[in-house]
Amino acid sequence: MVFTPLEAYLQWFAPWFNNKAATMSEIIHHRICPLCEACCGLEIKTQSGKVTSIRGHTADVLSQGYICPKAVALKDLHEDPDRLRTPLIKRNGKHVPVSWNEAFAEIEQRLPPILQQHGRDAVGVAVGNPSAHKIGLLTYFGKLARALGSKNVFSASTLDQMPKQLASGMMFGHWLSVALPDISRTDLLLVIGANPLASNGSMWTVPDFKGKAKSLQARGGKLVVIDPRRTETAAMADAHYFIRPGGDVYLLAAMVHTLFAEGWVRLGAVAQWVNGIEDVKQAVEPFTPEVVAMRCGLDAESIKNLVHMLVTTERAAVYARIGTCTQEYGTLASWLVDVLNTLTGHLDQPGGVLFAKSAAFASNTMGKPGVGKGIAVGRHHARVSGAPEVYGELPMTCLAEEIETPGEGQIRSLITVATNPVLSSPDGPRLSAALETLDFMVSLDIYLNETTRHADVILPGLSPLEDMHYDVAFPQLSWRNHARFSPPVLMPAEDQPQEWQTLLRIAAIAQGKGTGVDINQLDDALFAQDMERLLGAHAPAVISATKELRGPERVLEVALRTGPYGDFFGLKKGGLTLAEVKAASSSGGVDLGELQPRMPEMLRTPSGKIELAPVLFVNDMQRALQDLQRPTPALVVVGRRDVRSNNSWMHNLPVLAKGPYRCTALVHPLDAARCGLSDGAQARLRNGHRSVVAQVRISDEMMPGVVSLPHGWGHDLPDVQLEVASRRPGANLNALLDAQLRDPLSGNAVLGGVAIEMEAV
Ligand SMILES: Nc1nc2c(c(=O)[nH]1)N[C@H]1C(S)=C(S)[C@@H](COP(=O)(O)OP(=O)(O)OC[C@H]3O[C@@H](n4cnc5c(=O)[nH]c(N)nc54)[C@H](O)[C@@H]3O)O[C@H]1N2
Ligand SMILES: Nc1nc2c(c(=O)[nH]1)N[C@H]1C(S)=C(S)[C@@H](COP(=O)(O)OP(=O)(O)OC[C@H]3O[C@@H](n4cnc5c(=O)[nH]c(N)nc54)[C@H](O)[C@@H]3O)O[C@H]1N2
Ligand code: SF4
Ligand SMILES: [Mo]
Repeated sequence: MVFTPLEAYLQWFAPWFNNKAATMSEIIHHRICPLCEACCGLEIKTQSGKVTSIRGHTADVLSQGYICPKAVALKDLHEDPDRLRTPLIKRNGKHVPVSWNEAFAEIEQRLPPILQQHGRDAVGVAVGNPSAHKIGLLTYFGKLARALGSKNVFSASTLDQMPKQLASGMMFGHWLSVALPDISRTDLLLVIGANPLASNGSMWTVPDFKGKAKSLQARGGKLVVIDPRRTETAAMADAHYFIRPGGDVYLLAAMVHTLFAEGWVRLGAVAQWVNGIEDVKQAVEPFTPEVVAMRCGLDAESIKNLVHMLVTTERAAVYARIGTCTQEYGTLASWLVDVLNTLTGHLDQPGGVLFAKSAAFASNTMGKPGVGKGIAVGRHHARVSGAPEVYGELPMTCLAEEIETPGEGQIRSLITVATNPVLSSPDGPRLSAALETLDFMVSLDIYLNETTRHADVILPGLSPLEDMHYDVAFPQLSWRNHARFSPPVLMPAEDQPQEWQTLLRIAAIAQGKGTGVDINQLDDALFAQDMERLLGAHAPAVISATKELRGPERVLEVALRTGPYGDFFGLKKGGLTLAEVKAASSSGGVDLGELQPRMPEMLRTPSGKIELAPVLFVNDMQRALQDLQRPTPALVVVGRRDVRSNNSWMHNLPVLAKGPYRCTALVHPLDAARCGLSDGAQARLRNGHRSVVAQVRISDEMMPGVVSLPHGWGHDLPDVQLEVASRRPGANLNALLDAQLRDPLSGNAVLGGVAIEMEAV
C-alpha cells in the first residue's frame, strides 16, 4: 500500500528542496493556533526543520497578535518524545511499535468480522475536542461514521455544548447558528457560567477577551459576571454575583418573568420574525424572582436590577457557557439566555448579539435564505438508557453501559478519534473497565494515554505543525468575520498518512474494501458523489475545476467558492477563492468585517421565524418547576479551567506543566472549617462510593457551599506513556461524577453542582 502525503506537501516545501541553502536560514510561517477556540494567528519561525520561535501574528485579522501561554507549547508538543510517531499494536498486554501496513492489516483482520457477525451498531465511534481544530478530522470523521453506519456515535459535544446547540438549532434552525455578543460595540456584557480569562472563550471565538472587555469598560460600559466562583473574569468585572450551581434556569426564568411582569418586553428590529411570545410568558409565569431566590442564590432585588440594566442599556448582550450547559437544565438555561436577548431587543442588533456570516461550511448561509428544514432530535435512541439521538449523536455518558450491557446492538468494538473520555467523561473508572472488555479497539490519537491504553491499535495523528488548516466551525462563532488558511509548518515523516487518509482507510476496511484501496481514488469517488448530491448539474464543472486538489483542501476550495463571499467558480466576479485566502496567509488572513444583522436571511426554521417557544423546551419547564424546592446540599463541586492547561491532554508539555500546582480543590473558609480542612493539606472528596483525593486551597473566591476542582487530571493510571504528566498526576474530577446524570433534552452530562462530602486525609 502506498501513501502519498508527499505529493500534497510538495507544493509547500518544493522551494526548500530546490534551494537547500534555504533550509538553513530562518523561515517564517503563519498558523492558526489549534489549542483552543480563540484560534489566534501565530507567527512561527523555523530553522533546519526546528521551531525557533512562536509569537502572535500582529497582522492577524482576528487576533491581532494576541496569544496566551499555551501557544508556545506547540513547540513542546511537536518535540514531545512521548507523542506517537508510529502505530502501536497491543501484543500480550503491551503496546509495541509497528509499521502502518501492519497496523491496518490488524484492523482488517479484526474489525470486519465483528461487523459481519454482530451488525453495524456493534462498532461505536467517539470523537473528541481536538478534532474541532483539525480540518482533516472534522471533514472526514463523518465519512468514517457513515461508512460504519452505526448509531453508536459519541462525541465530547455531550460533555460540553450540546444544550447550546440544541437551543440555537430549535430557535434559529441550525445547530451552529449561535448568537454571539458584539463585544466591540456593546455597553453591557452579562457573562454567566463562563471564565473567558482562563478559557479564552467558548462557542464564541474571541481572542484577547480581556483586552476587549477592558475597552468596553473604558468606553463606560459594564461587565457583569454570574458564577459560583469569583473567577479571573469576575475579578475584573464591574459586578459579580454568586449563583448556586444549577440555579441558572431559575435565575433566567425569573429574569424573563420580570420582563413580562414589568411590561419591559421590547423586540426591536426582530419583532416581525418572532413566534411564541405568549407561550414563553406562560412558561415563566410561576418563576417570580422571590420564588427562585433561594434556589439560585441571588436575592429578588438583584435579579430585578439585572433585568433593569439589560432593559435600560441600549447595547447589551447576555453570554452564557459551560457552567450553564453542563447541568440538569442545560438546554433550558441556554434557551432562556437567547429568550432574554430577544425580549430585551438585543437580538441581531449591533452591540447586542449577532450571527457570524462564515465564508465556508455554514449551514445558515446555504440553500434558500430565511427558511429551512430546522432540526430534528430523537430519530433513534440509545439502546440501554433510551436517550434520544441529538445532532446524530448519543450521549457520551451512555458509552460505558452500551459496552457493558449484553444483547443485540451491544458495542463490541470502538474507534476513538482524538478523545480521552477515561479522564474527560463522568465515571471514567467505569468506562475504563468497560473499554477493557471490548473485542477490538482502535484509537487515532497522538498519545498512549488513559483511554488509548485500552486500544488494540493506536494510529498516530499528525502534529498540528505538520498539517495544513482552516477552521471549519469557529468562523461561525467568531467575533468578527474572516477567512484564514494555515499551510503546514513542518514536513511529516515520509510514511505518515494524514489523518483524513487514516480515517478513509479505516472506512474502506469497514466497508470490506480491504487495505489495498487507493485512498486518493476513493477520495475522488466520494468527492464526486458529494458534489453530485450538493450541486447536481454543476457537479462536473466543479469536479473539473478542483481536480488539482484532494482531501480536505478540495472540500475547502468548494466550500469557500460556493460560500456567501465565493466566486462561484468564476460566475461571481471578485468573489473569494481558496487561492486568495491562501495568498492572504502571511498578511493575516482575509478580513470580512464586523458582524452584521442577518435577520431574517440567516433563519433556517420551517416557519421562517425565530421560534421563541419550542414545545420541547416549554414542556421541560414543568420539570424545572417541580424541582424548584429541592433542598440545597451542604457542599457541591464544580469545575475550573486554568490558562496553562487544556482538558486532559496538555499536561505532558513541560512549558505548561511547570509552575504552581494547579489541580487544587478551592474551598471557602467556612466549609474548610466545617470539614476540618487546612490549606495545602490533602482532602478526600466523596460522592457516594466514588472518591478522589486532592490538595485543598482555602479561598473566599468560592461561594460558601461550593468546591471547585479542575477536570482532565488523574494521570496516575498504569500503562500510559506520559512521562511529564505522570510526575504531577492530579485528581480526576470525573472519577467523582455519576454518568447517569444528564440533561434529558440534549443528553449533555451534568459536570457540576453535584453534592459531595469532604474530609481531611
Ligand atoms: N468534569 C468536567 N469534565 C469535563 C469538562 C468540564 O468542564 N468538567 N469539560 C468537558 C469539555 S468542554 C470537553 S470539550 C471535553 C474534552 O474531552 P475530549 O474531547 O475527550 O478531549 P481531551 O480529554 O482533551 O482529549 C483529547 C484527546 O485527543 C488527543 N489529541 C490531541 N491532539 C490530537 C491530534 O491532533 N490528533 C489526534 N488524532 N488526537 C489528538 C489527545 O491525546 C487526547 O487523547 O472534556 C469534558 N470534560
Ligand atoms: N485554558 C483552557 N482553555 C480552555 C479549556 C481548558 O481546559 N483550559 N477548555 C476549552 C473547552 S473544551 C471549553 S468547552 C471552553 C469552556 O470555556 P468556559 O465556558 O469559559 O469554561 P470555564 O473556564 O470552565 O468556566 C465555566 C465557569 O462556570 C462556573 N460554573 C460552574 N457551575 C456553574 C453553574 O451551575 N452556574 C453558573 N452560572 N456557573 C457555573 C465555573 O465556576 C466556571 O468559572 O474552554 C476552552 N478553553
Ligand atoms: S488563546 Fe492561547 S491556546 Fe487559545 S488559540 Fe490563542 S494562543 Fe492558542
Ligand atoms: Mo469543550
